[in-house]
Amino acid sequence: MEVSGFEFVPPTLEVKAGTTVRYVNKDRAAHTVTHGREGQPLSEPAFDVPQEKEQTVEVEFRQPGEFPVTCKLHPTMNQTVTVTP
Ligand SMILES: [Cu+2]
Repeated sequence: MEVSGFEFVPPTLEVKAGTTVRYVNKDRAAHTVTHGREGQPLSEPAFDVPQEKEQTVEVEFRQPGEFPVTCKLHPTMNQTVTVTP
């Protein structure tokens, strides 16, 4: 998983429950990896990880389901992670 050009690449991702996804920030800008949509976190986000420029962070997807991912700093950055059992 890359974060580059102010986008999550790829925009959709399917993983098995229990998978740790590594987000490699290739931008010279800070981002966040946040459970939410269009810059807004959900009321009880499952993850909300700040990311400095060129930093790598990890998110573990434990529960099956469909997880919207956004960046709180850049509302146009959105991704959907589908977690299968
Ligand atoms: Cu961002």
